[in-house]
Amino acid sequence: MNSPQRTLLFISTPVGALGTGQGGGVELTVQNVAQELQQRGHQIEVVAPTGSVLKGIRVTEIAGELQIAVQTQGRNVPIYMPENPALANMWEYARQVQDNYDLIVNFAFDWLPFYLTPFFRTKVAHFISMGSMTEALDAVMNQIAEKYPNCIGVYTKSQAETFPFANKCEILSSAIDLSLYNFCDTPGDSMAWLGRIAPEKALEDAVTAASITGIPLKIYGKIQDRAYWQKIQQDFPDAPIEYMGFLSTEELQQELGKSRALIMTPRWIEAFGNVAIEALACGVPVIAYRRGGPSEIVRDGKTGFLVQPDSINDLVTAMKNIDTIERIDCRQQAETEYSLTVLGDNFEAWFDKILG
Ligand code: HBI
Repeated sequence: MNSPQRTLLFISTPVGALGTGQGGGVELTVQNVAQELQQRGHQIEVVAPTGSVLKGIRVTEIAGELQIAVQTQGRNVPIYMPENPALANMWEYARQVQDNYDLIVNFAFDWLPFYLTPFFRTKVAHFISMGSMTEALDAVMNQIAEKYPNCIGVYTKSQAETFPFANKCEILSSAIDLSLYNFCDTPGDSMAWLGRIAPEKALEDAVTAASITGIPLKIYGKIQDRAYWQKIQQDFPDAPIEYMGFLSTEELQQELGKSRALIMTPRWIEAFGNVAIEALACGVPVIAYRRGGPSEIVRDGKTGFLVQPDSINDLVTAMKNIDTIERIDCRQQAETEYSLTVLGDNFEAWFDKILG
């Protein structure tokens, strides 16, 4: 099926510059969707905070203060805006150039782009990157979901179900550029934990399980909450853990590939879990709590293990049984389910629905 060629304006998350890791999984999603659709002949411009870098994609950088990450706030907090918000500046730019585009695609999990949707002449699609976070956001998203059919896209069904407008969400899944990840069949001794280091990711559970099993745990990712990371180091002075830093995809896949497993312990409903498919693509099985995105990705007993949420005991058992998983099955799953081809098809179909 051939989708008509579109001109698309992507507006990135305002919590960090693309390429820094501050924006979490959605950074990878913006890169991958832009890259695949551009390759298919669509015209793409990405608008993102100053300092953003994307491979092979035209980026317009916009200055201003970054937005506070909404998951660090309570459910009932009012909407917050800094004095000179990058978010508002990006949307002012979008307002000026809107007539050059068939569609604007919002990747911010923020109130303003939803509120502004009816004020634009060009249609706006919203890609939502997390589960429900605050009452004010649920309300504005719900209004837009009701008013503009098909305009809301999400990663997974579990994520959609956290919202009052669950049945109005397009499920788009996620993907990675598989050519950037090499299959590794000869792992070392250690397991891996990968993600933004912040409380909702519950790194302490993986560290506890590493302490109990004695299996070394290498930790990768952006330290977003320094106090939280310091507390983990204080609480587990003897744990067999090593912090490896925030690595480029090339370095990461090389290190990650040598892991016996990736341990995913999110406390929240992870919308997707791009790190799960990065691991699978390297042939690394995934051990995850049976909740949110990872529970829809991992094939229990085949490409990893899904365990009872928040159960350290079950994590430990799964870690001990990891050698029953065939690493080639993991790579296979990534290739069939999480290629950029599948992602491109899903996004094109979504845009076709909106634009007719
Ligand atoms: N918080 N306010 C706000 N806006 C976002 O776009 C946002 C966020 N927190 C996290 C986030 N986006 C991304 O890191 C997702 O990948 C989770």
